[in-house]
Amino acid sequence: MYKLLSAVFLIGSSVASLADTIEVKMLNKNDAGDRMVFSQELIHAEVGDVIRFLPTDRNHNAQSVKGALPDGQKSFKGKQNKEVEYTITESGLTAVICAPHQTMGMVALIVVGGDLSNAQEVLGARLRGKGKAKIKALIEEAKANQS
Ligand SMILES: [Cu+2]
Repeated sequence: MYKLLSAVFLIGSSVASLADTIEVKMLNKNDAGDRMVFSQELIHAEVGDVIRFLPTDRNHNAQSVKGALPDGQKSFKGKQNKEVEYTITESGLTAVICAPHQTMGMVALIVVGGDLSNAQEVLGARLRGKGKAKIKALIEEAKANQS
C-alpha cells in the first residue's frame, strides 16, 4: 500500500512540475502607457500549460476566435470581469481577444510548442480593427524569434 501511494505521489508531482500556469492580466493601461491591453501579448507555452486570464481591471474578457486555434483544441470564452483559464492540449497558434476592445488592439497570441503551422488559418479568421493588425504583427514576431 505504501509503495502504491508513493508511486501515485511521484506521478502527481512530476505532472505538476511539467505543466506551468501562465498568468495574463487584463488591463486598462500597462506600464508602457498602452491602453486596453493584455499584460503579455506574445505568450509562449507548451502542451499541458494553463493560461489564466485575470480581471485586474474592469470591463474586459478573454476568449478564443473561431478558426484561430489549433485543430482539436477546445475553444474558450470568459465572461467580462471574470477569471478564465485556457488549458492547452494541442500545439499551434491561438488568437485571444477581449471582445469589447479587440478593435482597439486588445488581443494576444499564444504560441504552443513553437508551432506556427496554422498561421494562415489564424490570419483568415474573423479578427477586427487594430486587433487583426496586431495578431499579424505578433505572428511575424514569433516567426522572427524562431529564425
Ligand atoms: Cu478589454
